[in-house]
Amino acid sequence: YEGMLDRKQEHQSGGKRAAIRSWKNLYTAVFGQVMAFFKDREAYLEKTPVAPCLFLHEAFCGAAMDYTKKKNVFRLRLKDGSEFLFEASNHEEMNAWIALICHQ
Ligand code: I3P
Repeated sequence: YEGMLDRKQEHQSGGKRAAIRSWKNLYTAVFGQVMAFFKDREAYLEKTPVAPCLFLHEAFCGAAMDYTKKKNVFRLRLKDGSEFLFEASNHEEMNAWIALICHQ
């Protein structure tokens, strides 16, 4: 599964508040238990990631009901304590990402 998502990091590993907190538009792909990030689809096809990949083993993922500044935002909390928000382009895409990540 793959597609453009806006991503914001809220916590670093260990749960510390992230220093760089701006939203980034990233071409995102899930391969099994790995979530990888690329500048665009071309970079994805060339397999040149733009950010470190995330490991989804024992991750929590769900709609970010408490985040009200944007719509269709879900939260991903990794086993290492890091946490990210992702903005999907619509409700269906958000649910598709959540279902995909939850089943890893
Ligand atoms: C951040 C940027 C984010 C904002 C974040 C800011 O500033 O404006 O959009 O998150 O707020 O720190 P910068 O671009 O200078 O890094 P929101 O969009 O969620 O408000 P935060 O520190 O309250 O998370």
